[in-house]
Amino acid sequence: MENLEIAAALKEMATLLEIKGGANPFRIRAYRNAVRTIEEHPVPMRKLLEEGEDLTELPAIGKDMASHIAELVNTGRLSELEAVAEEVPRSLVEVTRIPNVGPKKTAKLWKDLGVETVADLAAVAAEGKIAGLEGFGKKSEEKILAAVERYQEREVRFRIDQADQLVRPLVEHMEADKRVQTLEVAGSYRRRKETVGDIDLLVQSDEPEPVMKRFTGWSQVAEVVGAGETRGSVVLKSGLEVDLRILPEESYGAALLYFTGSKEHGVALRKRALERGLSINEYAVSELADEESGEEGTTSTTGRELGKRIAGRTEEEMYEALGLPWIPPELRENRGEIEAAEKNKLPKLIEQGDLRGDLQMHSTWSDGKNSIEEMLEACAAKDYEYFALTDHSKALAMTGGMDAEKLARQWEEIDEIVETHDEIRFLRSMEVDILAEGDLDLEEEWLERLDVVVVSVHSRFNLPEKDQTERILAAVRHPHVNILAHPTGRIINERDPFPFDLDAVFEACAEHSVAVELNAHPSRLDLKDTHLMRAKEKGAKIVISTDAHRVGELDLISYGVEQARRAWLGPADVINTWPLRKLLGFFSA
Ligand code: DGT
Ligand code: CA
Ligand code: CA
Ligand code: ZN
Repeated sequence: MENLEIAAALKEMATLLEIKGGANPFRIRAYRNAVRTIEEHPVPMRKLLEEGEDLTELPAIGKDMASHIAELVNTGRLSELEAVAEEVPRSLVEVTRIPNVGPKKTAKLWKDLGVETVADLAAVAAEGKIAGLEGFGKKSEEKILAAVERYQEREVRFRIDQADQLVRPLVEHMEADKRVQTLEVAGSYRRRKETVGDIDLLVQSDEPEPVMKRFTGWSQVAEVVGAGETRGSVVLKSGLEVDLRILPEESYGAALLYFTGSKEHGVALRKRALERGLSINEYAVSELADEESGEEGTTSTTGRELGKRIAGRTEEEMYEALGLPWIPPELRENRGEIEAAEKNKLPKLIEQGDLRGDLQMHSTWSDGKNSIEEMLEACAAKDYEYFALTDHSKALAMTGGMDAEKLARQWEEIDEIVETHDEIRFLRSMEVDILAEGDLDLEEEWLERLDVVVVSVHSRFNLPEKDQTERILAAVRHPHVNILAHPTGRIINERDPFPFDLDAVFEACAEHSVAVELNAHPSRLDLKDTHLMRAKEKGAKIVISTDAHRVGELDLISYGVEQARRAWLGPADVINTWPLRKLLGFFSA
């Protein structure tokens, strides 16, 4: 059981207790705090337990919580959760996920109207039964009805980092078998899309039968949907679906190309093959046998006779057979990559090693979990040339946001730290809130003194599009502003981007030498790939930042780099690949 599954069980526990009512609020909070610790821990709890570590040494994990975690890891179950579920239907947890509902309202809907599921909620809302409930009303009923409809239409996809967490142990499990000669995760996962619908696993093996058995027999499989000789499909306990294909060596490259997709990329390749008198499928590229030759051949998926086999062993030879260089998976979305490849004009994509610094992170001075010095040392250990510490401004009071007076005190600490650390350049910065009218949440004299001014919207996501645009433009035009952080405010699977005129903002960023952030946190990945492409088109520069709230999160930079690659970005487009002098020049422009 992986950390995200353990966290999900404890979260469910907390929510059920809240719905049930009468529980000690500290007990509920204890679960939620433990959830945060587990979700953010870089090492799987199962590994810590295997190594005999004492879990109570982790923040927010007491003796009880440690034994719950151990029970989950060892048995896959939580008896305490099963006991509460006797009294409160587990399906209510899903009801709490509807926007504007939450545990308190769910409790009322359940106790007064017998709502147990999202479908029940839709029904009572449609029947007009909610308006009369204490604390609800007609408006609230309409909102709930609309939210339920949106919820029911939405497609459930796993975030790429969640997929990573669930796929890694499966890969380990499969690779431990010598009969697995080569293994690759294909599909949207290999293209490093921000979310994946399912996982497509490819294995090269000459002994498919035992490999298939090993796959369907994995301890984390909840259901085997199908298992033939070379194709299998399972649902994991986490809910993630995995398809497996087992192939012989001569077809492995063809299958890798086909199942990496995207479908649109595959369709475009097939068209290209046909134009060249070739046929492509998941087994090979072959010649289309010409009518006169009368040779016996196999039949292609389009029903035409196939002739000589040209390629299939590797992806490189597949592309080569089509007159193309190998195309990086992140580009395979049929957004012009085939045309570019044809002309040998594929972009030189950014790589993690190109980065020289990280320009958004928090310390214990606001809502971060590590001290300034710890953040500095961690950045230096990554061999960065520079980094910016960007604690919150005072508008975000709940994060311990800083006013000028607190900032001045922070600088005293920074002065001391800088004196003993010359291994990395410390950039003094702050993540300054953009206030309602586009003003900034810090006095002018301090904005001027900062090395980097990062600005972001953390409130009033619902402004009309025009007002929101004006508000952001006002901030971008401010002479001291350098970076617009997480520009659309989206949280993947939780909060949609707020509406504003992206083009107008990108144009203003280009004009005023303000970089647009690609927030690398896998829950944000904001801007997303298509928006990044648009920003570049408009001439804006990009900065990839982690927004780390603890040392371990500095590693999340890889997700930002992958997203940047999907947007065709190269080192020249991303300011934190630049040497310090050039970076500072950009900021002072
Ligand atoms: P996902 O799972 O929704 O995140 O996206 P993918 O891209 O992983 O799609 P999936 O799992 O349905 O299929 C895996 C790959 O198989 C897909 O990227 C391309 C290939 N594929 C699936 N269906 C078709 C098809 O109808 N035509 C072609 N050319 N390729 C297909
Ligand atoms: Ca897939
Ligand atoms: Ca699939
Ligand atoms: Zn922020």
